[in-house]
Amino acid sequence: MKSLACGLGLLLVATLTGAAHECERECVAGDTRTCQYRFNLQDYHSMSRACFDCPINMTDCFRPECVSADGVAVPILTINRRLPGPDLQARDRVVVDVYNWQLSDTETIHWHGQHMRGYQYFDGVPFITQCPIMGGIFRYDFIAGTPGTHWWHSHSGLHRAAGVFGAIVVRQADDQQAELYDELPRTRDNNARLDPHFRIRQGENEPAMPLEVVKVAPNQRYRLRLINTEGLNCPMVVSVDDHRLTIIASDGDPIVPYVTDSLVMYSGERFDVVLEANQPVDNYWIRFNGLIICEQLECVQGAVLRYEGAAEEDPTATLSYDSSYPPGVVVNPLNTGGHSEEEVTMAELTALNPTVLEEVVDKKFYLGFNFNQINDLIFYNPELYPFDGVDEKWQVNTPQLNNISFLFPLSPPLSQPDSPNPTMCLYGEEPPCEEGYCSCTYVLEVALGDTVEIVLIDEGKIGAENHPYHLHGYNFYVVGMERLGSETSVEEVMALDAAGGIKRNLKDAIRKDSVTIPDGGYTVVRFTADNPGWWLMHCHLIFHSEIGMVAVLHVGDPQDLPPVPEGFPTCSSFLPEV
Ligand SMILES: *[C@@H]1O[C@H](CO)[C@@H](O)[C@H](O)[C@H]1NC(C)=O
Ligand SMILES: *[C@@H]1O[C@H](CO)[C@@H](O)[C@H](O)[C@H]1NC(C)=O
Ligand SMILES: [Cu+2]
Repeated sequence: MKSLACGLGLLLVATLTGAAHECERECVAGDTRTCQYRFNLQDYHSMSRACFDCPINMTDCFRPECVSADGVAVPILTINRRLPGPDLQARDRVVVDVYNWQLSDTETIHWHGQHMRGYQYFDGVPFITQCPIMGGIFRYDFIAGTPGTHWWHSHSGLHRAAGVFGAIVVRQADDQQAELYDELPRTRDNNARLDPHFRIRQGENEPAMPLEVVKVAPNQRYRLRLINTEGLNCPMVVSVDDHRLTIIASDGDPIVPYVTDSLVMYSGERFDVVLEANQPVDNYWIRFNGLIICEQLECVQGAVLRYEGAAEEDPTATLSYDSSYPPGVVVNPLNTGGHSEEEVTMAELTALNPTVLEEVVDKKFYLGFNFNQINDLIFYNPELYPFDGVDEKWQVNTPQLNNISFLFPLSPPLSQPDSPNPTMCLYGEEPPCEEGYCSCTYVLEVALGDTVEIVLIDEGKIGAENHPYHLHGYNFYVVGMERLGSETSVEEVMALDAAGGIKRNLKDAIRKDSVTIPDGGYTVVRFTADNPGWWLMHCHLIFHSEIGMVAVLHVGDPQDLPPVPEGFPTCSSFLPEV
């Protein structure tokens, strides 16, 4: 699965093809529709019988339902036998019927970047907003109200890494940045869908698979929508040979255009970039170099930028792994506070729409991200095989928030507010602990309308990793980011803050829903809690969030919410009196 997981890393939405859905259309003010989709979720296989003689016969690789991926045959999970799954393109009411055909597993689908204001029950988090979908069908029904580049993905187990994800593009008739680009590149040349094909670890004995090709006309400007869907821990350095990229939006929010030579993307983040086809007619590499775990694996992926009139062949430059940033400016670099012309962080970009935030907030939280070397009861039995009683190769560190491993409740507090929730614990109170392992449904409570600040701290005690943070239901202003050293602590950051040592940029900060925290440092985010509900906030690495690097933001009271939809499925324990 290793090398396929590499290949699943990044979804290059700009070049998706396939039979167009009726909702994919020119934006005209006032033209709204109901867009219905059927998602068949199923155990599947890459390089299956649907691929016939692929890649000996390259044409076969483009057959419908052939998921060729990087040429490695492995079990995967798909929606409609596609990888990535179908893209939703609209500003409309979206109705998605999820049919769970899996033989032995449950499912939920989360609409990453959609704030679900008024549609809280369809946010797609198991045991927080809904009961997981058993067999059968669940209908998601919401207005895709947050414009820009977003995506959907499974929020159950490791299903996202296995293939359950796709793009959501919400267009606007009144796009403020329409003048910055001429068109979106498309390669709609046959009825088959072109999956992203990437080369992995040049030099390994993998079959030569067809690569993704982005076709451009000379002197046109193209808006590329980039989505980092990975879940391992592989931030990606994106660059295009001989071209600069103009960043115009991130996580759907427009920013003052910023020209860069490369860009780092963390799990969950989206960037809209404009590429101007201003170089000689030729083929050029679009490069994706992985960091952290993908640095150890030397994962490099490439797609071809092909000018009209260029030969149908690979670029002549070599495509090989390189962990260093290309020369020039890098935006969103790994584990740094920036402060230089060459390294620019998310706290240093400027929002297109001016705002000035108040100095004082109503609620403030400090959230420490860390790996702890403890007897996590998921992995250890302190009496039989404790953390410090097993060989080093068996020692797994536990990713936690404020030393707590999140425990999913027994029933969803959003849709079943009256069901008992004995696992709940609140920020600021002593969590329940057993032999040094603290585990509960960790809740941050705020009132509807509160202004909120969260200081996200990556204590970085073990290794130089990185935890990309994601908040459901909102986007937040990124008002500060700093690296203090190879490690820090919540106490140190709180003391620094009390002494006035944390600077906040309250003017024209950009808004995001997914952001990096420098290892051994902090990121400060702010928002107004005007969207009632139970909103998951978590590390976006799948393994970390599944085993507990999660908290939930609870905004408002049940009466602030729309009524629970009629017939909404319920779930609970069955424990009658003995
Ligand atoms: C390659 O496959 C296509 C169908 O995908 C077929 O039409 C074509 O004849 C095949 N070519 C060869 C050389 O077998
Ligand atoms: C986590 O636990 C460590 C070790 O007991 C302690 O030093 C630290 O203060 C705790 N951190 C937080 C954020 O509670
Ligand atoms: Cu993490």
